[in-house]
Amino acid sequence: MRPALAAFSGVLAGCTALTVAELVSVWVRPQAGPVVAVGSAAIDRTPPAVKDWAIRNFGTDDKLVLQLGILAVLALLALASGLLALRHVRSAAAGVLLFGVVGGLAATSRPDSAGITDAVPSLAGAAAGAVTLLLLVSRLTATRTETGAETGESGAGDEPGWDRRGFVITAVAAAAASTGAGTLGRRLNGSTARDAVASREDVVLPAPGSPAPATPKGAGLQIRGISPFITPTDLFYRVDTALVVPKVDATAWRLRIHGLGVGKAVSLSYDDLLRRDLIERDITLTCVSNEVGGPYVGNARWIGVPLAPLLAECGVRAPSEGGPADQLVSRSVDGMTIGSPVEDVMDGRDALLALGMNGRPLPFEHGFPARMVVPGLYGYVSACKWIEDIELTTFDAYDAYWVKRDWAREAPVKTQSRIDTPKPFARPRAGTVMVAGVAWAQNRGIDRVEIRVDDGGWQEARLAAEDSRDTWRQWSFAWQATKGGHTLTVRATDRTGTVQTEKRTRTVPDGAGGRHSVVVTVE
Ligand SMILES: Nc1nc2c(c(=O)[nH]1)N[C@H]1C(S)=C(S)[C@@H](COP(=O)(O)O)O[C@H]1N2
Ligand SMILES: [Mo]
Repeated sequence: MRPALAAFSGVLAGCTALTVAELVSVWVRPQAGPVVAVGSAAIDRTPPAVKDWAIRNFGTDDKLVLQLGILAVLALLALASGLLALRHVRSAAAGVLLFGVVGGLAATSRPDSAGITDAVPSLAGAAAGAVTLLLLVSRLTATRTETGAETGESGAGDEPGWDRRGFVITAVAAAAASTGAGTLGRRLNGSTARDAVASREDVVLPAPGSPAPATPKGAGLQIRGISPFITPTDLFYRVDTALVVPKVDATAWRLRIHGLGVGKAVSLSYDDLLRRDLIERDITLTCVSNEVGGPYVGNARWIGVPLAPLLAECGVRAPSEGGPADQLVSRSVDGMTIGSPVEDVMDGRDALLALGMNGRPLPFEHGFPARMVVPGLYGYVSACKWIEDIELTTFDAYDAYWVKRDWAREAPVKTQSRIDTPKPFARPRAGTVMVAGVAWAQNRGIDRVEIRVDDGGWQEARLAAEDSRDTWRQWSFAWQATKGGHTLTVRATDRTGTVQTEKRTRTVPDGAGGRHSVVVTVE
């Protein structure tokens, strides 16, 4: 009985620790709460291969899995400290404090850490947890029986007496305190988010001075199973390190532009950006972690401020024009750093500080209030979400977040193609089978897509109309399918004449190479 109650005490102390820590984090920074801090610090330290594996297996749920994992480990540790407390109450309390130190270290180690104060939530929570554990366990080890008689020592053969009434009262009090702290923390954190939500609801995107050219009629094929030409926002992939989506209040937000070649630092508000000439463009975004045939690519209609003229106003010149900075480092409110070549941003392509996606202000998940979009570069070297700072520097002087983690400094998108239909292991009927999908080579454009059936020759697929060279292009191939097992392979050629490589390469360090194949059985 007592070991079970001790374990229960440990869990209750753990709950108190977490809820108190989350409550204190309201005043420090929501991201400094222990679960988010430990999770984020874990993400920072995850080797690229493991991150890839997690993205592959859990997709966008990888963050939920991580948080549940942390909670499960904490629950086990809490159980164990409860049991330990029965014998060594001080060591157990010290153990709880130690977890607090670990949480505090994790919080201060984050790139967006505001410093030592970030350790406060974890330490305060751990202190509350340790006290709860001491109080509960002291009731379990008190030598008072139910009747209230002081026995001093255990009766022959009996379990030593303990203070049942005291234990129940303490446990109820701890549970109430923990629930109270949890509810209050949630409510207070929710109210900061409410300002951000309200600021987003208030946004009216002006009509862009340069609207996106009308999408050619034939850009979207009517074939069942093919990716829609414009990816609906709620189906657009999401890849980032944010355990909790940053909720930024646009009315309080500012973007700073500074660094090499910029005279006086420039600071812009959201309204400053809305007042500028906006352009609207269809641009396909791709993640470097996308496997051949993978889902981390999407095409959206973005509205935003063209970046090159804005930078030019700030005094920035491309390196080819004699500018001193060759790297543009964007920093987000959550401490992400993303380095893009200044040359690419200023070479005339439609590099954007995007404010809108598919006609609406950016969703929080995709970077509200503003994010970068640079056609032709993988997201990790271009597409900083929740951006708040642009620094002009050099590649020699600074390595951005992913570059410190084995990924390449520069990463133009590789020419790629994907078979959307038929799906792997489909069983189509013999006869004409529509094979279709998408191909992309942003900033270069797709000129040709070919299909190979088994070991046969390459056959030309029909290309859908091109919207722009910055968007993916749909294609289709009417296959005269014969009974039996077949392998379909696709390859694309971009406008520079580069053919999608045959050799399969890993996503690390600069994007997967190789061709997508699908195996089907024709019946
Ligand atoms: N602040 C921030 N911006 C970020 C990232 C991130 O982790 N944090 N991930 C980048 C990566 S790797 C990609 S592929 C794109 C994905 O953008 P999306 O989630 O809107 O599709 O965002 C980029 N911008
Ligand atoms: Mo990415």
